[in-house]
Amino acid sequence: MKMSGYKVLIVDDEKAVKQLLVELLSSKGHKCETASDGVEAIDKVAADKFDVVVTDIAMPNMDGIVLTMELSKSYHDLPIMVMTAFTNEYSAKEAVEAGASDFIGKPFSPEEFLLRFHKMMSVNEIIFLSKKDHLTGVFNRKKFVDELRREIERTVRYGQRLSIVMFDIDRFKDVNDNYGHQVGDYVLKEIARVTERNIRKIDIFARYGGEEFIILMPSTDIEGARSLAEKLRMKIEAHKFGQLSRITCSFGVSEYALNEDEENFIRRADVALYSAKNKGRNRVEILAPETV
Ligand code: GH3
Ligand code: MG
Ligand code: MG
Repeated sequence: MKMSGYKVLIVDDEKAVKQLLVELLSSKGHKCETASDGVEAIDKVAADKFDVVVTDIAMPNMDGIVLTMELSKSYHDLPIMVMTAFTNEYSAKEAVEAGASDFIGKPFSPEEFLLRFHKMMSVNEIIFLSKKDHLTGVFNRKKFVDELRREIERTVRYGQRLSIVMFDIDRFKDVNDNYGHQVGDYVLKEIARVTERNIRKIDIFARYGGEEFIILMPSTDIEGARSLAEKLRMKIEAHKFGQLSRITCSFGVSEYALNEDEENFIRRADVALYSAKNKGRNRVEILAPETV
């Protein structure tokens, strides 16, 4: 994410407010689109990628609180700023509880709005970076475990399937020893790119350890996860890593078993991965769902 030139969706049923905010934010180099109620806003966010949403509360069809709740359910990292009328002292609390990153009382001065807006975006930037692995730019382990908890809840609630693919570079120590740490770092970054290109948008991909990666696959059973792992194994094996001879990875796959905790779920993928290493590397092993 960047610190300027944000794509902003402004949601308000009052034309004058929309106009004012578009002018204000555009003058600071941001790109603005507008919506007149929550329903229209949801459609726009689904169709296009926004960096931030600024919304009024009282609007026809769907109000700003419901909009905030709906958006924060589906777009975890989307900052939402709610504009609340000073006459309603509970609305700010309601907005934050619904998932808003910040709120501002109406009426506000342009200077005040810009200060709040940019402050919120800097805080959001720091939160965003705290979820990322510095080397590869993919999610880090902490973010993965947070998402895993959330996905387990959802899986149980809706009776869905959930799988994990864990993989580790084969003989990676040799790459570092023979070519140096920088080349090793390059291999890690390349593997992250190859993986990102081959997973779905809803999959959660993270660097789990030094040379170990993990993918959480919602709505996917063990066979689906196994075929993704197999595809990825072949893509990595076929990928050209500069001057290096081929790089391979070993994969372990597990599917969530009812009532197990997240540690056990990950541990079972790790057991499968360990078995892939023992059986000769550059292969995929799965752990039957009943193996807890
Ligand atoms: P195996 O096939 O059993 O996985 O063998 P391996 O050599 O890959 O496994 P081992 O655990 O012995 O070595 C892992 C290596 O990964 C050692 C460590 O220096 C390297 N490594 C971990 N993190 C990084 C990193 O951020 N950059 C680089 N370049 N190397 C890293
Ligand atoms: Mg390794
Ligand atoms: Mg390892």
